[in-house]
Amino acid sequence: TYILYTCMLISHISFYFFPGSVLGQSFCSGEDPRCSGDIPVKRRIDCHPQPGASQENCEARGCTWCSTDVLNAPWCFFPEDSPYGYSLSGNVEKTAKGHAGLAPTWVPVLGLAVVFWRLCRCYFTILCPTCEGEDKDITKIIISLSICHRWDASLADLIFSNQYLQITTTVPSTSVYGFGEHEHPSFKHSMDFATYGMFSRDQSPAPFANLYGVHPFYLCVETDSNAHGVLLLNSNAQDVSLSPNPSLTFRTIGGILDFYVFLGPTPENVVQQYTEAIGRPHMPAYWSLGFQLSRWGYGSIDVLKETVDRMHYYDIPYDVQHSDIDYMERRLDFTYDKENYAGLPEYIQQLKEEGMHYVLILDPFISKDEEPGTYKPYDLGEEMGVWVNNSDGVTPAVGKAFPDGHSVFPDYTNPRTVEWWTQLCLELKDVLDYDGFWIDMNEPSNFERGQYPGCADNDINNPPYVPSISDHALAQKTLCPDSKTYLGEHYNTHSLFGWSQTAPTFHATQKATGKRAFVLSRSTFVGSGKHGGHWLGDNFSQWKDMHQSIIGILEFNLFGIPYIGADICGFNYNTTYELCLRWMQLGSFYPFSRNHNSEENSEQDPAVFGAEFAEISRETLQIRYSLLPYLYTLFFESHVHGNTVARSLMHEFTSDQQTHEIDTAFLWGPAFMIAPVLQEASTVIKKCYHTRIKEMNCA
Ligand SMILES: *[C@@H]1O[C@H](CO)[C@@H](O)[C@H](O)[C@H]1NC(C)=O
Ligand SMILES: *[C@@H]1O[C@H](CO)[C@@H](O)[C@H](O)[C@H]1NC(C)=O
Ligand SMILES: CC(=O)N[C@H]1CO[C@H](CO)[C@@H](O)[C@@H]1O
Repeated sequence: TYILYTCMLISHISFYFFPGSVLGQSFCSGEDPRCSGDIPVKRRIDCHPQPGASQENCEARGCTWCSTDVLNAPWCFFPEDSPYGYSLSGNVEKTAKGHAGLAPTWVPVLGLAVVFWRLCRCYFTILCPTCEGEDKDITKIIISLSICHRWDASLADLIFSNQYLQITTTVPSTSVYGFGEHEHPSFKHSMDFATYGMFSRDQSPAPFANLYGVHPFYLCVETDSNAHGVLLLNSNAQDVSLSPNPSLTFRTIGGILDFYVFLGPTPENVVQQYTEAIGRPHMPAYWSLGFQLSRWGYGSIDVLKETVDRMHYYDIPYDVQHSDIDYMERRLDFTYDKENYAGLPEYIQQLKEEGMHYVLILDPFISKDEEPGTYKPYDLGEEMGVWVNNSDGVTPAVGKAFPDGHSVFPDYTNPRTVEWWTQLCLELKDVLDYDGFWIDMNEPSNFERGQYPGCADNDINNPPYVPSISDHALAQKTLCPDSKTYLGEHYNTHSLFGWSQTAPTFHATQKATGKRAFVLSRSTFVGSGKHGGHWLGDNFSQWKDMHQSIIGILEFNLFGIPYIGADICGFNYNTTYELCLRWMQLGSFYPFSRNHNSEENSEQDPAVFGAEFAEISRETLQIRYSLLPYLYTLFFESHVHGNTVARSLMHEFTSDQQTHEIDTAFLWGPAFMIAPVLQEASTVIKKCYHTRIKEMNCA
């Protein structure tokens, strides 16, 4: 059913390879005399995205240097008559396969494959000649991307080299949403030269930091209120710059430029089309729409029981209890602490008999330092060869994570690992009668820069261009990029780690319980929603974070992961009575509603603050519970048709421009609006606006 058009173009080709960054050079502050008559600042496309731009190295690459007072605008930018890029030659040819007619050669012959897939989306790919593999040494590339009308990329700014691919596209309006995972200061993006890196990372939300998951997808609402969405399906470290023209510049350091355009026309249609392509969200179990409680560091089964008891004492609606890593023996997966949590198996049974459900955390690292023969997860995994390996492809990568000593990392892209993991999950079920898993730390997190003994100095570990990510180092807090996974080099598969763990965990849970599976994953990628939900990570107990959780929830609904929530009352820091109460009120309407807290912080379950707090929490949760049939129906619609569950006001009232910026309120489906109090010492809902990066201002 595909009709494939191949457009061929071969002509003016220039390769452009960015040299390594020149650190420590400061910006030249003088006004360049040649500045006048140059292209307007808002149309500048950064020609030196890495740190250390200077007039000298800018001009050395044929770009224009010109200072400006405009905040974050590049001083080094591509000139109008850019010496880089490609131009069209040849005719559009209709072929059965996209590759026809292109000769395999190292020369960067560029070809475009455009697929019209049904009527409302199109797809095109740019392949590079330098990738390995027969198929891939043919280059396919773009031509007139306006073929996917509404998407207009000029070939002039296209850069296509082995470890650096860049393309710029104009967008028809500044109402741009999405890209993730980040803490965004507003749902509707600022287009004033903002750059967001994407590379999965164990990182508490902070402005502009690349967080746990990767979603190179955005939605744009045009001035005529028609919406479209674009996915760049690429798993390499990458970044995107939003410029006021308005335009978007995508930069990635590997793979291909593989774009999907979803033509809407409504925002809801875009998400439906997007999830049709990447996988519809899974259908969550009804019980998992109930209120859930968790904390890291109950420390003992007695404290856990006290907490559960006071929840019941105050009759707070409550369906699911989670256990964080302190239930384990010395933080070892597939064990439980037989001293501090003696009787946990029986207690889980008891809670389940009372109608509750139980979720256990699992981390993706396995200690290698237990006595041989005493820790099956390691012994069996070693025997089966399931770990991520060093660059030699045979010795396991050894890092440092939660368990004492050293750990190895299961490679979930390997079918043997899936077998191993499934077996362990099934065996655990006989001990701890869980209903679902919460898979954490799967960016994958490692407490060092790369595994032991550190990363070799090569182009894979230290690519010429490092996208705009925290620490400017691919190996920081994770494994060396040249590590080997079954699917390929970690350089390419890093951000797929959590995604690759999600489906096997989902299937294992399904097998173990015989019921619909529950999997909550910290790291996500395009398509993760098919097998799992997500929480917004290690947020802080701060008013700002409570507001930003709404933005995260709206974004993950665009990403096809509608089973989403933030840690109610905040994860890091001690919460306060008022913040926690307001957060319970908001969190009662998260699609995934869980109060969770970090180790050593003061308790924050809704029963710990006394009768008044408990009563207010009970009341708001009862509103949630009374609406659960509606919420469940929305999840059904999401599972079957790809609808969003929580959606922005813009989504429903698209033609009303004023809704485009609203992110202090949201909707459940089309029919129920939640407008929480988000400010301290406030009892009214105020009209709020954003200032970039800073806190919200309210009138
Ligand atoms: C890793 O090494 C093990 C043991 O040598 C081997 O069995 C396995 O296939 C390797 N996996 C990868 C992805 O290199
Ligand atoms: C948070 O609360 C705990 C327990 O109540 C207390 O020990 C700790 O000092 C508090 N931390 C801060 C930063 O106030
Ligand atoms: C309160 C809150 O949820 N804030 C942020 C938490 O982290 C996610 C990303 O993981 C952000 O999107 C939220 O805005």
